[in-house]
Amino acid sequence: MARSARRRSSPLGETRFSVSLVPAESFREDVIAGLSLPQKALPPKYFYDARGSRLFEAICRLKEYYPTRSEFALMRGRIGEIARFARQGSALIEYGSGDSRKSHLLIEALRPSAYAPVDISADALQQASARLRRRFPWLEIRAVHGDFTQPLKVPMAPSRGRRVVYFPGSTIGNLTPEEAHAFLRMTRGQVGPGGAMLVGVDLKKDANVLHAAYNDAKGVTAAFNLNLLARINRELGADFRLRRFRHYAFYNPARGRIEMHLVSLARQTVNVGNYRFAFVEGESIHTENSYKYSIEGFRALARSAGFTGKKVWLDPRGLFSLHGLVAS
Ligand code: AVJ
Repeated sequence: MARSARRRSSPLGETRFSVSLVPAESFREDVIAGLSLPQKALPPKYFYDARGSRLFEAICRLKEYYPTRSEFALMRGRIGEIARFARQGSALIEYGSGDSRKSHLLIEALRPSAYAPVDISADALQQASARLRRRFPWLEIRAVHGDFTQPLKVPMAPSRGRRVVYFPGSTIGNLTPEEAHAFLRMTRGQVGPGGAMLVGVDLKKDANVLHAAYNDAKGVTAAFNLNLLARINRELGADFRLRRFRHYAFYNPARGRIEMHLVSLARQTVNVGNYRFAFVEGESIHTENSYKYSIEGFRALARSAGFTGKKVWLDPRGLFSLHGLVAS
């Protein structure tokens, strides 16, 4: 197990990092397994090393990338109603807490009894926790470094009150509908009876708007995608030549998702440790799906996983949604 963020001190308001739940070896195994598939694929959770997290923050500032701005506008405009739905004094668990500006709004309005951010990026988690500690000295923070798609133990006593999981950013779009179903079921178990969930979900819309958001003019999304290969080179001693791969993203309407790929520009072989992978010209590595949902489509998915859709909020332009779900 990698234990990159291990600090245990306790008084209220201090950050407590639990033992990392991301085994270093699983990165290598996942990469080798993914590159061995007929359609080569890599899990998008590995985008977020220190450089990847910075690039993602740059994506969020791009004019073409509407989701972050839309969700932020939604939160700012409706925060009173959202906090009322979550109910003051609840314990707040946040999955994929990367960028924390939305969390700040919610914490300020909700004043939770405790706050447990869960993130796969130790760097992002540490920075966000430090900012929160400065801004909300009264807040009990229990940071968890780990992969929230796997069953996780969140160190929060039941006496902390009703559990509310906040899952912003449409990160749920990275999962296939089947995976999202399993994930929602797991979260349903995590919050328990009477628990609730606030999920940010990107909406279906004009394919040209979607296309622009994942093919920005400055090439930041391309750099973000290619950084995955740079990370594999750096951490696993691989020899990907980045100039021989090109970012390719498109909307697949039949499946309701953006697909990101890295396309090999030549016939070539790549070594990852003792493994060798052959690419024909034009062959791709599928690096990410970003599913888009209609309001009803997402509600039906949540319903099938044991949640009732009680509330839904949209940003002023109607591009992005936040669902308020309660355990059925
Ligand atoms: C963090 C998964 C929500 O799907 O829009 C942004 C990641 N990929 N640009 C998304 C991403 C390319 C993002 N999520």
